[in-house]
Amino acid sequence: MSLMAGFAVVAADIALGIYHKLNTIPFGVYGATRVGKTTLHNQLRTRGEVADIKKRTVGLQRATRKSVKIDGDARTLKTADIGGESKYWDLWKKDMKERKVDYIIFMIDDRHLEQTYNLENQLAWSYLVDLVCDDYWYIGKKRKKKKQFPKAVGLWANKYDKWGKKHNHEGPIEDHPIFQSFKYGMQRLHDKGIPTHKYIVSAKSDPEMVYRGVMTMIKDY
Ligand SMILES: Nc1nc2c(ncn2[C@@H]2O[C@H](COP(=O)(O)OP(=O)(O)O)[C@@H](O)[C@H]2O)c(=O)[nH]1
Ligand SMILES: [Mg+2]
Repeated sequence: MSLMAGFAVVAADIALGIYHKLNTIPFGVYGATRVGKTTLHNQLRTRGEVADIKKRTVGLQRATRKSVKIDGDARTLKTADIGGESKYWDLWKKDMKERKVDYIIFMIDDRHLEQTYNLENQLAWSYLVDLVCDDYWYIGKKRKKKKQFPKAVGLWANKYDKWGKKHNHEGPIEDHPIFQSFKYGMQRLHDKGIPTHKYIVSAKSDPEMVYRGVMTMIKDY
């Protein structure tokens, strides 16, 4: 390669790096209360072990930038922390709409495996799927444009450190029973042309898994 061509390649590489740093990718993080959404935000803010969170998140917090670096690749994303109680679910819509969220991480934990009568994860999920699949932002009013649908929805099962051993599973994680109850919603998203990303994490203690998951969503979808 000539020196000039080599220089052009390096310059293009640097330009791409700067672009990735400045261009913030809007991520939305939703899910039932206490699944670990605030923990995930803190993990993205400061990599490492996240302190136990006692306080409940109230309403919609301001969106902030987070940078994700893995294998020498760096991206900047923006997320806003929102409460998971059902009274805040309409704020998921506000967040999705106003920030034009490109990627959604929907968090669940193992509560539906522990207590089969506990339907909090499933109820929050069907609310989200309805919201995403709806062609309108408000019933009968403004129709969503194509780019207002997310590029992908991640279904992330959190607290793996807690339930991984007990619900041990051989074979690909996509087939893990923790995802079983969410199949119908995933099918509905697929029918709409929106891919889903099943993933398992320990947001509190395993930054590697979290960062890798985010990068995979950005790169693969
Ligand atoms: N064992 C375990 N606990 C977690 C994990 N992530 C979050 N938690 C705990 O779950 C509880 C709820 O977390 P929080 O982030 O407040 O959930 P949010 O309501 O969805 O924002 C807190 O006690 C966290 O420390 C995890 O990966 N493993
Ligand atoms: Mg929270």
